[in-house]
Amino acid sequence: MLGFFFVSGIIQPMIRFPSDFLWGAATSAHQVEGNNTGSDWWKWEQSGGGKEPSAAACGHYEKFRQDFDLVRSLGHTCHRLSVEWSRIQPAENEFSDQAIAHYKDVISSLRERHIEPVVTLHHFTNPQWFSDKGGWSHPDAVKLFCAYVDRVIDALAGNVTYWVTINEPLIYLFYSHIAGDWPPNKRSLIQAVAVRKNLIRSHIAAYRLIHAAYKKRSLAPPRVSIAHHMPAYVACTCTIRNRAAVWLRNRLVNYNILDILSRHKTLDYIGVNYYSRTLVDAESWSIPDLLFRSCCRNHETLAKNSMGWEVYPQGIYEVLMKLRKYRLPVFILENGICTGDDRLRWEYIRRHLLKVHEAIQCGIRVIGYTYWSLMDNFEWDKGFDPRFGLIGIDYRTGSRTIRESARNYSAVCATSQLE
Ligand code: GCO
Repeated sequence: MLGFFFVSGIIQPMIRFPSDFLWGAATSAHQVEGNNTGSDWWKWEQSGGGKEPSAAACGHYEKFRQDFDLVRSLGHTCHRLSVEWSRIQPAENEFSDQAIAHYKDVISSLRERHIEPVVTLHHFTNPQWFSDKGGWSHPDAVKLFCAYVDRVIDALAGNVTYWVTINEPLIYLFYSHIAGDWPPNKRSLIQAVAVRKNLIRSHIAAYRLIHAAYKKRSLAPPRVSIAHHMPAYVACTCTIRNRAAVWLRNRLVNYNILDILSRHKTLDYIGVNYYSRTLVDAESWSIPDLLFRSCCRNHETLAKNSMGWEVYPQGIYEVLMKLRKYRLPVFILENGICTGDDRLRWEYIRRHLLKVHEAIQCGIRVIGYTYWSLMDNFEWDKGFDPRFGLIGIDYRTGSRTIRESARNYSAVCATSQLE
């Protein structure tokens, strides 16, 4: 998978990815669609939560066809998006035919453009009615989520193969129920334990439900997973305590949930979201230090994104290599950078892809990569400042601009090759 090509007298090595590798970019409903009025995030934003309200966001709910034309023109072969629970089920006993028809159109539009959809069922936002009932800590949470999943599958089964049940369950758990920064803004370890259990059970139940539905309809088996946030944990100094903390965080954050889900045989692939490293610096043997303390000093002068996360491509290789034991294909569902410097964006993508390729060479079966994100969007409590997009958005006019990084990435998508 290593070739050569000739540029101005210099022979450049050229790396090749598998020819059926899926190339694309990712979004989530609340971050791009706009006016997601039935969700708990919307309500929280209206009451002053976060930096600014999501409002019309990118207007993608209306402009999806135009956006998918851009996706097509960039040569992407897949696209990750989420369907919005609060639109599909605006009240506990009500499903919206209109919203279901909308998402059917969205998926058909991708198919018409020969783009493989990768569909997330839960990406951080909940219907307000679900939240009012107690949300993910409610004893019926699994049943309630599955009723929604059932409707979505009924509508989209024939047109979708790749499903993501829940995006970053542990990130949701942490920010919504431990740190309390995101709705429902709870800080309760007891509740967090219940939420974790329900998120895991919901994935397992949804996995089984989706597989059963495909079987019943005699469809080719779906591929179902979660999108799992996996940082590279690196000891800031090589003390026994820091190494113990790295081991512990890897166990608890990176592997525990994968171990559980793979033991239940409910992962058809592993969905990985990788952005950066965490420099682990435990000043004492206390649990908060071991689990959460990270170093803020500058060890190396690594480039950073506009939110301060270090660019650390080696980490994606380390994370991928440690997935070998699961013997499952891996789909990189998020990897990206928010920056005002588009050359750094392309450098980020290129250097991470080189590392992904290295992992493939070492035997890890990576089947696809979706850059986060297709377009600039609403970065949750940070608002619209962070610019992750391959496509720039002018929020005043709604106009889209294809960035140079998107064009460079497009060449990789078209050829499955990288210089
Ligand atoms: C997440 C989400 C995305 C974010 C992205 C950048 O991982 O938090 O899946 O919604 O926007 O990761 O922070």
